[in-house]
Amino acid sequence: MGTSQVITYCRICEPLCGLVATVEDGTVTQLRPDRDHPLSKGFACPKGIAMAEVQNDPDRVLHPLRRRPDGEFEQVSWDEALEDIAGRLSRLRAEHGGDSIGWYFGNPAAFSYSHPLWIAQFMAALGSPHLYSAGSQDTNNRFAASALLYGSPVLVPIPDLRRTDLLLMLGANPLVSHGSLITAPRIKDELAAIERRGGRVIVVDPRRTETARLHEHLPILPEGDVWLLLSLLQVIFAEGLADEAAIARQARGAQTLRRLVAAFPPERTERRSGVPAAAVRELARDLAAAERAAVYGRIGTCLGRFGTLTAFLIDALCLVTGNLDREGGAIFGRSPLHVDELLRLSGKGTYGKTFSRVGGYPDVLGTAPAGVMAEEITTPGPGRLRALLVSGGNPLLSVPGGERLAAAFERLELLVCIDFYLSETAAKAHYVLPATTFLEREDLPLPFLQNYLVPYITWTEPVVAPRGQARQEWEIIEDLARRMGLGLGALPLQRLAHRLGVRPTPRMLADLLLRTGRRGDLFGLRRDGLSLRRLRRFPHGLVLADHHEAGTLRRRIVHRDKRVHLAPPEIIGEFRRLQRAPEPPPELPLRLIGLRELRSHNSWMHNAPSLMRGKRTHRVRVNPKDAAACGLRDGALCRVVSAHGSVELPVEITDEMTEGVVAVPHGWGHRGGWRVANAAGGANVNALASADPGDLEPLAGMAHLNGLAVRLEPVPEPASAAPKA
Ligand SMILES: Nc1nc2c(c(=O)[nH]1)N[C@H]1C(S)=C(S)[C@@H](COP(=O)(O)OP(=O)(O)OC[C@H]3O[C@@H](n4cnc5c(=O)[nH]c(N)nc54)[C@H](O)[C@@H]3O)O[C@H]1N2
Ligand SMILES: Nc1nc2c(c(=O)[nH]1)N[C@H]1C(S)=C(S)[C@@H](COP(=O)(O)OP(=O)(O)OC[C@H]3O[C@@H](n4cnc5c(=O)[nH]c(N)nc54)[C@H](O)[C@@H]3O)O[C@H]1N2
Ligand code: SF4
Ligand SMILES: [Mo]
Repeated sequence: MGTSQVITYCRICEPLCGLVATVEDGTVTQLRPDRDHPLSKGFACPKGIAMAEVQNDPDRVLHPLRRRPDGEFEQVSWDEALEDIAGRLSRLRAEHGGDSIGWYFGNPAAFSYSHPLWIAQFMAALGSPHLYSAGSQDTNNRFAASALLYGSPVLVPIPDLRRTDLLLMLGANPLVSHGSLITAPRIKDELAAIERRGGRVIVVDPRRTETARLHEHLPILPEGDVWLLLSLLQVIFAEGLADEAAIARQARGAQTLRRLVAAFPPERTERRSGVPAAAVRELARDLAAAERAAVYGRIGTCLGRFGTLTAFLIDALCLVTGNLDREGGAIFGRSPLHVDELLRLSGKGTYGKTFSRVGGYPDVLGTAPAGVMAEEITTPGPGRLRALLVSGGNPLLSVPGGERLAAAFERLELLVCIDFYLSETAAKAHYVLPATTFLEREDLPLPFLQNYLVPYITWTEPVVAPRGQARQEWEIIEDLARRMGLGLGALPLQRLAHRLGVRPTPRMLADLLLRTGRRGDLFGLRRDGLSLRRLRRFPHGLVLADHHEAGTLRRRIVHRDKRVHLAPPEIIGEFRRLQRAPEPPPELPLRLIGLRELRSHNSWMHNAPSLMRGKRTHRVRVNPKDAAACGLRDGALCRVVSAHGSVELPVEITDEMTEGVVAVPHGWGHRGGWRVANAAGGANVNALASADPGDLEPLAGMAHLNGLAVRLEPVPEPASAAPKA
């Protein structure tokens, strides 16, 4: 077979950097950055390069596994596995209804165009509301805010980095995360360019991060953003700095919002935000004075107790300063495919259409909060969750309070994991089904197309054939559905055709979307229009324009009055809740936040040797003053204690932490089938979070994982670093 160079793109995180794979005799032997990719232009991070190690990992699951009565796994054939799973699911469905079956899909699922589409069809065919995702630990608050503001959860603005003069960035560290809810592979350069042309980048973060160090750092207390944003709005209204023309043109409810924020002058909120009143006033004036400004918030603003309100206020601030839907402000990117329209027509672009059985949380894009899963399994009554499929997710490490979920999993009649590793979650399953990696599947960046800073589209074929018996998720779902006699498809005719074995493949669907999209060839009517065949001729992808068009919001808002709603009742309710927000108890004086590390990716890349070099360990970052107050020296083992649990970790003393704040990354504390990762030690930091469904954020069911009240205690040595629940 020999050696070849295959062009593809990385699907680990959102920049989707171009990669070139060296393939020798059907095996990926190396990955390197694609210098000819028009956006990433030779950039790729260590994780992308290390994907070759994941691909060839000796710990990869390559065959279907079944748990034996003695608890060990044994290899079985696909036929045996799927026949038994389908049989058990069918029996549950007949006895208890389709709503006894659930699905959790994790973050990697969003990077495949086919995987989520097929899950949605499967769950719709079952008629089950038990659809869960990593979204409730990530960004569902952002979608909920958009549903309230614009009537559509998927209208999420991106900061127009190339044309802005001032970027106010809250709770994001793109130098490490490489950007989220925006696809811009060279984001470091984009930020530097803002300053080079005389603009400013202000990073609001409790930690002096890699990004904050290169730009202006404004320290804040964890969960302080909501207070800061309220005060920025208060100053802008009170000092007559609002863009009244923009408000009159775009908004409804501005008077109510003005009245609501009047109660939050900076002098009243500085204790909660940690930002001195004078600095807030100055920032408000600078924002209002900037010719073009964008406010952008990410995960640090999502995982607190007021995530939806915070995301809502970010867009409100953009609007009130005249920067929403405007060049250089926060603009609404547009997919070249009719994705929003399809979501709406298919009834999938929902918010608050259904409410969870436990907790009564509104659905976000048809998903319920992962934080109610454990109780959904243990709470008797109709609609009790009895069988769960997990694909591309590791909820035992990613949701709040993993132990409670692990205990609930013991009570499931069936747990099936589709993964290429024996993750902590898969290790508990009755069946583990081997998934392909992204190098073994074709793809289209479907859910990210509107987030590209520079409009772009690409298609990739699989780089290599699946290793072992790995299969793509959609193929597994098709097979299961057929064995269950479950018709998949949006229309009754399609479902009937499916039962008879006639089905469009994802590839056929992709071609249809491309050809009927805004840039499509309309089956020959438009010369040089897009089709799969044409797109395949551009292996590095196609840049479609220099910028997204601004000024499209009015046409796209779903609210009937075509206005941005600045005072919906749900948000007014949050103001009331805010007034009663409890202060942390005195015995837990510190606040815990998360962070991302360059050589980790959530919970699943700790088995790649090149990423774990240099004896990397899991640590808690502590400010020198706090360390001294707790009697801790650098490197010493300490116990981090919250109201819900404790973990033991070594201390790293660093003045990058704001006083009173400690930081621990998530995704560590492995006990799965990954040898390198298990040996790295560490603890599941989410054991410190509340597993109580009542503690989720009410408007989007967001997990409360940031700003947890904790204390640090020295651990007398010698002691083990084993996590405790
Ligand atoms: N404390 C705290 N917790 C957090 C966060 C935080 O900031 N702080 N962040 C949250 C965020 S933003 C996210 S997105 C979640 C992630 O939460 P999850 O998505 O639940 O967890 P991951 O760690 O991403 O696990 C992904 C799993 O999918 C597998 N996998 C990788 N690629 C594929 C594939 O192509 N197909 C299949 N079938 N499997 C695949 C991996 O082996 C791994 O087991 O974690 C959240 N948890
Ligand atoms: N290397 C690497 N890259 C990743 C990932 C990874 O695990 N590793 N995960 C990917 C995923 S799933 C996602 S969702 C994205 C997330 O991408 P980002 O949102 O950029 O995520 P982080 O790098 O965690 O940055 C969040 C920042 O918020 C700060 N913060 C914490 N609490 C608060 C607060 O209350 N207020 C404010 N203002 N700031 C706060 C933290 O100190 C941190 O610097 O990253 C993606 N990229
Ligand atoms: S930043 Fe790294 S992990 Fe993310 S897409 Fe690019 S190469 Fe892949
Ligand atoms: Mo995420």
